[in-house]
Amino acid sequence: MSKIDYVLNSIKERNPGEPEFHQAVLEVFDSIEPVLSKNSKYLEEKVFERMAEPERIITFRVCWTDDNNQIQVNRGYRVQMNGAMGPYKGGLRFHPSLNLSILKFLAFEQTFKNALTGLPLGAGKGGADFNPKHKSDREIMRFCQAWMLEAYRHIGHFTDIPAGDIGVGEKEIGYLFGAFKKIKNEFQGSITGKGPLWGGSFLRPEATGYGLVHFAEYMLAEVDKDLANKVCLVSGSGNVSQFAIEKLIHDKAKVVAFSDSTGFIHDEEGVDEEKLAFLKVLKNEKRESIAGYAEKYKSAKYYEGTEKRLWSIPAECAFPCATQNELDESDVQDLSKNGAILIAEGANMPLTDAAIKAVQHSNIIYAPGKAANAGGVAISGLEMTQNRLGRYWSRSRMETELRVIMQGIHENCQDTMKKYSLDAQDYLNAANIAGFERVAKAMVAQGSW
Ligand code: NDP
Ligand code: 2IT
Repeated sequence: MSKIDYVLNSIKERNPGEPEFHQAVLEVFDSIEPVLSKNSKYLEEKVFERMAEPERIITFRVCWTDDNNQIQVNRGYRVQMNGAMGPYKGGLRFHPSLNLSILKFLAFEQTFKNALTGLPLGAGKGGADFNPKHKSDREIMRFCQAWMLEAYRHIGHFTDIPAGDIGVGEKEIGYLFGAFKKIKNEFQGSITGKGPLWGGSFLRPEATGYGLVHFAEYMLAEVDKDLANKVCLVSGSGNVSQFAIEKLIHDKAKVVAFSDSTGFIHDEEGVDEEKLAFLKVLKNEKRESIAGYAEKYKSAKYYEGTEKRLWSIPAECAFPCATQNELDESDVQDLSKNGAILIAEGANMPLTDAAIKAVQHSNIIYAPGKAANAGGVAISGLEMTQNRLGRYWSRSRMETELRVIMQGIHENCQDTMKKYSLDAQDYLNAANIAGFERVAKAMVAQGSW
């Protein structure tokens, strides 16, 4: 057995029953073989084994009282994955399906994503198996306060800075930040994604979706194309999807589909600004299913469940922005058959391993989430900078910062393709290698902690 296979097997053995974590680790390890074979030091120093072992995992009981005066018990988490590049940084997910395998894969991906931003950010991820759906505001507030009553010991602006992810938006961030401030009696940038009146950054809500579309623009420009008039599919209808759709409309693309956990909408006439405003109210304020969109707009049809697939709609560009493993091999084959030219990941790891292999056998250009969706954490990083300075930067400055960072990640990927003689437009291997090289150098420089 080769040294690399041995390492992979031992990582699997040490982390039984964690398929998402194995999937994320394997994907990166597959890419970095050429780096390891050139730098035996990385193998000697066991850099990859160290990267695949979280520096610290905190799990804790979260008890809160619901509106019926019943005690509820949930499990809270924070995975502090890698602190080589800066304080731990990454989002919180509130979803009933959350477990350690999912959190470790997310924290592992975050390590390379944060390194790619070029900002001094380590990596972490956390959350709870709490389901925010159909909860009153008061219940969400009590839950957030209970979560922070334990987590505050482990976070802080130079230690670990959480933000949002699935099920955690500005409302939850507000309750979490308010609890932290109350317990510590300190107003500090311990969380990002705050409101713009109380320490938040302009453009943070938009940053992941807008950054994703910027990245797609740069990918298409490499092959002498652009987004104008391209038919696009966007999965999900939450934070990342809404602002990806907004930027796609701005770029004159035609978004004909989006989804949520109940099903998907096919709107042949395309989503325009007015329809998007309706969708935002439906999802963010009413917190209802997207079915209401098809009741309001006759050009749209709602497909409930998962039998018919959003990805079977003919389109040129696909932006998965919902959750992990949402596209399988047959989805990619359908996209390819229908002439798709681009897949860019707004979600973290939305393609299964087999789906990625299908992409590699197609003519589709494909960008992994750790490059394409890094705009959100990048603007979070700049929210931290503004908090430390005690200043707000303007919206137009943030727009420039986001563009420059996404362009920088794109250039870094292109340079890495050349440096390692990868195939043209091989963003998958390039992003993994470029992220790995930065973190590995920092870890070796700091000794074997
Ligand atoms: P939101 O909670 O705002 O939206 C999530 C969307 O995905 C909703 O439409 C939700 O449907 C749908 N969804 C969630 N879980 C499932 C599931 N198991 N099956 C089907 N649909 C599902 O989250 P975000 O938009 O913030 O996050 C979306 C993705 O982007 C995640 O993978 C996240 O990790 C990633 N990401 C987020 C960043 C951010 O800044 N927020 C940054 C980088 C990546 P419903 O409304 O019915 O629940
Ligand atoms: O996956 C991600 O990059 C996020 N959920 C955002 C993390 C952050 O700290 O802004």
